[in-house]
Amino acid sequence: MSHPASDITSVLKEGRVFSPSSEFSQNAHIKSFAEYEEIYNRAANDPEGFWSEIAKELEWFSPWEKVLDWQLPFAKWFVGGKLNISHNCLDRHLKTWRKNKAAIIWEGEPGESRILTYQALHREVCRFANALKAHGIEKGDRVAIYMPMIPELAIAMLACARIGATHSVVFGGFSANALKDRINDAQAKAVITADGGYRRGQELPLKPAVDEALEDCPTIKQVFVYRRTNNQFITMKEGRDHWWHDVVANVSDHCEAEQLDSEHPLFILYTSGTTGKPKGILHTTGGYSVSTYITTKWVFDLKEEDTYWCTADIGWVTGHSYIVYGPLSNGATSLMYEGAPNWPYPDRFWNLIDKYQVNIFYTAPTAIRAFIKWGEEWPKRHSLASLRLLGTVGEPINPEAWMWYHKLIGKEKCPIVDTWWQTETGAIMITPLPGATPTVPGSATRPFPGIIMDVVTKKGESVPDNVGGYLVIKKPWPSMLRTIYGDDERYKQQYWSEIPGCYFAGDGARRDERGYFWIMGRVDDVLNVSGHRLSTMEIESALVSHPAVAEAAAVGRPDPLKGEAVAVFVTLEGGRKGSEDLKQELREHVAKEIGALAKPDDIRFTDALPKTRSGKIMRRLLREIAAGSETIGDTTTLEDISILAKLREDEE
Ligand code: 7RM
Repeated sequence: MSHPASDITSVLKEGRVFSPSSEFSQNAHIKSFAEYEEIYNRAANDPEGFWSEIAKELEWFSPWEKVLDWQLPFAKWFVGGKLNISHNCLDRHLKTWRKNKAAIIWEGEPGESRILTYQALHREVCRFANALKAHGIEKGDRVAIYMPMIPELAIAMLACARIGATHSVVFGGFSANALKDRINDAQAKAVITADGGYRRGQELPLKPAVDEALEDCPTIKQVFVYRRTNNQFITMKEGRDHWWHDVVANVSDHCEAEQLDSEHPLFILYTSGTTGKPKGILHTTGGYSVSTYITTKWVFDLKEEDTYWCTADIGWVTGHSYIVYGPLSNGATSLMYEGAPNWPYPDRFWNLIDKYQVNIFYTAPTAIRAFIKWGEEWPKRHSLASLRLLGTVGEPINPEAWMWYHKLIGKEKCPIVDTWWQTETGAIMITPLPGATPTVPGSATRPFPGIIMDVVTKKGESVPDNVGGYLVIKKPWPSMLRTIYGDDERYKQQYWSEIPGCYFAGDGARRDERGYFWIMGRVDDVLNVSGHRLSTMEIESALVSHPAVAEAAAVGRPDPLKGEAVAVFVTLEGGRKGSEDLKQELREHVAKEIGALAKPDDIRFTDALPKTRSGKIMRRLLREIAAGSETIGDTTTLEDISILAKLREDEE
């Protein structure tokens, strides 16, 4: 769980209710709670009718014959329909005045800006799509994308989608090793990358990591490299590596979008599960298009004239759904920023909001907590008057952070949408509709229309109000994951076996007397560190791959900034002694194996790990130890721990 017990208690007592202003409600897509409930009930009674009404707002090359084919746990949506999400994000708008509307407004960390209109974005996507085709990339191929936050990342995704190649975006903060695993799991044919990007005033090189990964990636035939940082030390491998600017130099800017089956694989996105091996979450075209389109429209109450900004990295699902596909399929103007929130100063975000007159702002609680720490003088230097709606995603938001966001950023007039969803769900599942739903700090409130959720026991029985249980989704939804890439069995096992007949999200939750959901955090071995998912097993396998380490256990401990911090307990090989140097070495080792985001915050060396009789590491106990002690010294003898462990064992 992401919050200490005291926080949960404060959340239980939370009684403040914030309703949207009547002006906001009157102008909103969904204008009242009664209207939300009416739509919700209609959708619950006839989900297929509801989703097909929405699907008709998009363009289809051929209509579907059947809305849903559900063979638990395998779903097909809009069966027989043909469409292309790149067509819906681009071509559809070119027939209207949106042709010259800004699709992407981009600012690089060093300060340069670029504005791509829908027509310009369409042209760049077509050109790059033609370049991909000219290099042998075909419909059905997998393409890995490892890029900084530049427009070419969105262009690369849309170009893949246009020709029916399945993209697998790997967050630029992941290591060469993590990239290699993802490329090999998806058997990708090509990589699209850049020489590097900018982060906190530094160049973050990417191509060298690609080179390192590709030493062990037999399926990769082509590498496309965008020149972003003008890095002079990049090496290009003859016959394999191509500069982006070269491959688009002589191609046509016309590229017909492939007419793809509704269930054509759109993308794979890897996420951490309960085991060491990341899962390739597979999303397909039709259902994902429909859910991301309508959630963007209703949750963000998107209007034609809005400038919308989601601060996520496109390497995460939030960036896929709410920087690229959702906003663009709505014909919105989506702001994209390359760098860090505190570069050159901790007011970069507020500066961008005023500079581009951002109306809708969507960020993570961990970012809000960092802003609180940096001090209120930074937002106070800016007007922020253009804002009319705020959102959060990624982890539970503590009421204190919610209130700060509401007061200092929203000036007490912007509704806040706390949106719960996952890589697996593809789109927002639990959320207020800003003109309709009264909000309570810390609650994601109610499910989106068409989404049937519950809090249940292990056996699948609903629990009473205000009793904790497992969060489940009871009916299929269009943007649900279709499988774990290449592993149907694991898909079944992971999501559909735990609780009979339901999709099990891995989160604990409770529902209050208003029917509002309160997410309590993960109940499995998944950590949520600054809104990033990490599995304890993944960190443990990284640690034990170091020659000095015999055994390792990773747990989360509550952290005021990151939500959870990574605490690890390590036993060493044959009599080795722990030292500060070794701690540093292990941190770097984990960064190399996974990425800097997984670096342990606390490392404790110990002689033994507390285990149950059956040999399971007693994580609950380690969590308590990790959370309890202020000093992060070595636990050279786990004497006191093992005494406790024995007590626990006896309880077993
Ligand atoms: C979008 C995203 C998913 C996990 C999920 C939760 C946690 C996400 C909220 C939240 C409380 C929220 N995808 N989570 N949103 N917890 N309130 N509004 O984050 O796949 O990376 O993570 O994140 O535990 O299961 S994700």
